Amino acid sequence: MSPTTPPPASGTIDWSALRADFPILHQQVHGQPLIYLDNAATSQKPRAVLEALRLYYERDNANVHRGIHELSNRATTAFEAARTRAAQFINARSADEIIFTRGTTEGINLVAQAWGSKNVKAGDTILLTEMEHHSNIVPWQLLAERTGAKLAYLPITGDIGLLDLARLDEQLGSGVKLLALTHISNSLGTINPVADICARARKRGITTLVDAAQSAGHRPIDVQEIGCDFLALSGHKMCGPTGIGILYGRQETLETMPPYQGGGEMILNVDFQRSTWKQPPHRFEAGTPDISGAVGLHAAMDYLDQIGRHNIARHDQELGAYAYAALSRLKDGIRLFGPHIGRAGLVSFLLKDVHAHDVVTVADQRGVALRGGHHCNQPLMRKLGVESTARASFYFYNTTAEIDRFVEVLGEIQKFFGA
Ligand code: C6P
Repeated sequence: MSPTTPPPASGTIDWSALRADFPILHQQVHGQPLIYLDNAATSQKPRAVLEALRLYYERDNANVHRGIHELSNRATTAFEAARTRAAQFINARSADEIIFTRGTTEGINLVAQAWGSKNVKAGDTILLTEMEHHSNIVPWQLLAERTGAKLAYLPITGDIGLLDLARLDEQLGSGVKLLALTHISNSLGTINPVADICARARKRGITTLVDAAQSAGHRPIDVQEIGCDFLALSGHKMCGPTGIGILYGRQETLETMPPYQGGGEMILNVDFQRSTWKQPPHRFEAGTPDISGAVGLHAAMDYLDQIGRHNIARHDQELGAYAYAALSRLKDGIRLFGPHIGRAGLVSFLLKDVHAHDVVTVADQRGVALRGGHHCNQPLMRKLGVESTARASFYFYNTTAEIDRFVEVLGEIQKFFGA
């Protein structure tokens, strides 16, 4: 199927058949069939991506933008084709709005440094939310330390974990220069109405950044519809390789920003004392980029669109709702975090009197890969009054049979710990 072929209607997709595309899923761990429920940390990679990487290295590998030999031309064409594909994937106006990064973390750091150093001064406020990942907190703290700016946080509402949007307009008051928030919370599974939130910020002239780490591979992303100024994502969470990500920035904003890092590739002219820069996006891509990563990400975007991201989003929510309902039946023995309905395909929980790390360790012995810890959400954990949670996060290749087995394993853990 070509990437331009319309995706199938959701009712016709045999989701479990898609598992055949993922060689890693077909193995035993500790003598048990692997049930991989740690997709929010990183997703598995389909054969189409593995094959694209293999072909690139076997056939085309060379450095980009510098050679005029055949292999360099091929590598450059493949790299720039991935940029064009990425622009189409998130509906950017132009490929010039796409900067290749190492991932969401680097994308946010790039904005905090390059945009932040030019636009934020002492006394300005950067508005975040209480559900942000450390990647969307620490870069702003560093910027605040450098500039004397302040950080403010839009609160969440208790365990339910929705943003308290009634407080948004008041918090978007004077002095807020930037609002940066996550699209989907990696601990709560909350899906934030980012288009509405960005519209409210933009009305006041506030720059907006959306952290799409948990959403980009799980639902359609349209940066024009969202109306954000920046959006960052990670390839490895959406079937692509590790080490590649995308930062989207509005062209007119990128053009005003100084470089992030200096080196080869990003300059027009270098003299002993001074240099001049290329236009975006190349201004922000110093040094040899992750060429094979971009090629692999291109294959991943094609793969996801063959399934259809609307289909993936619907299936994700079905799996999330199925797991939430099954876990709720464990009743008093479990505390569930995040919204009851309308949640993404992940569930954070704590079993009564069992540490999250013990849950994950015992589940691993039964072949079930979960994650336990603060999930790089320490401030959120403190707000929830816990140190850590256990988390099961799903992708389209997970099945309800796997969720049933996962819930059964939790029952075994409860018995084992007498919880
Ligand atoms: N969350 C998780 O297990 P990087 O590491 O740059 O690819 O992504 C960082 C990041 C940023 N924002 C959100 C909302 C995220 O969930 C993540 C990564 C992983 O939840 C690792 S802590």
